[in-house]
Amino acid sequence: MYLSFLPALLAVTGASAAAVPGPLAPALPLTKFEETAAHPISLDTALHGANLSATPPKSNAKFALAAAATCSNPRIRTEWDNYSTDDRNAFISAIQCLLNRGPSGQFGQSKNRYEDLVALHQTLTPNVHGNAKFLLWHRYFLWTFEDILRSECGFNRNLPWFDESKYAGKFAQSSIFSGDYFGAIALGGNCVTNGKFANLALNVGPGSGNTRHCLARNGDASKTINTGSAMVNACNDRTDYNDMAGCSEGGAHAWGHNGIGAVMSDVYASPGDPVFWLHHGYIDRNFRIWQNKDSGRLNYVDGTDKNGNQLTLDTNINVYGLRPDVKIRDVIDTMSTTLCYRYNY
Ligand SMILES: [Cu+2]
Repeated sequence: MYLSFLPALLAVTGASAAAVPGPLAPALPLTKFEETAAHPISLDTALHGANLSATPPKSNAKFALAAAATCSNPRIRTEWDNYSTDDRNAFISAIQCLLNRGPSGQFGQSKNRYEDLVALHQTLTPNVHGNAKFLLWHRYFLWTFEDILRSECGFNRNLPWFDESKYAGKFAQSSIFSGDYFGAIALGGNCVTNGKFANLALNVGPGSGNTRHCLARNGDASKTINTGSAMVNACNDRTDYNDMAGCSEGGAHAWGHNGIGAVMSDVYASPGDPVFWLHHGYIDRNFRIWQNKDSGRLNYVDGTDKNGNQLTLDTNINVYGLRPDVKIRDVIDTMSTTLCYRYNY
């Protein structure tokens, strides 16, 4: 499928020569990815380690109502098992389209349009992980990815997400990790050789460096077990944004990355594995579930950025010009003018 798709695409889009598959890229040692892995927290820490007596959210109902009124026809992000075969194939084809388009040139390490997104994430990693911007920035990053799929590759479906609570400790049983779609997970750090991204070569990462390598995975059920409802609920029981966000990052987020392993375990360049978007859809959806518990959570933030500056609704969120800079107030509510989407559950 992949090979037969490629010539047609080249003919249509005039994609650059970089798209033509070269020699197979090698698998790198797992230690190369794990040097820059996120540090996960235990379920016990998620349950008991928080500052649970945090400041209650302040609300600004006027803003919330104004925002809601401007998103009357939201896109519905659809869980993978509810996503049709036709939608699945269209989503994967759109990612392949980005992989086969030339890079913008904005990032020297990027060899195709898809890798512009990986390089953006790599460049901003220290700014958008390990601090309160994490959930908000990644929300806009996912939207940026979606909007690029739509505008540059004609994608016109809903975005999928992966309900890891159904597959915690058994990701391999999801059809995501099958030869029909994203390829196998239990690979011990070897290259993905089945599915629609078989033998994919990556040029961005690992870490903040760049070495050509294959898309590899190292599935570990003892880690993905921690992406389930117990962990998500423990984090979502925290009432303060900053406490919840830190718990989410070290909780289901970190365990999912590390449990898929290899490329996904590298915080910097993990978007090189296309399952990144499905995993982060779950993290963003869990954030929205938390917000749904109190409308005040749609217009209040706390915590600080990497330099210790307090976040406010006016704090900037930037994706290096791939899409316009926005403010936190523009992305804190998924049902607002800028984003306008919700999850199917
Ligand atoms: Cu990230």
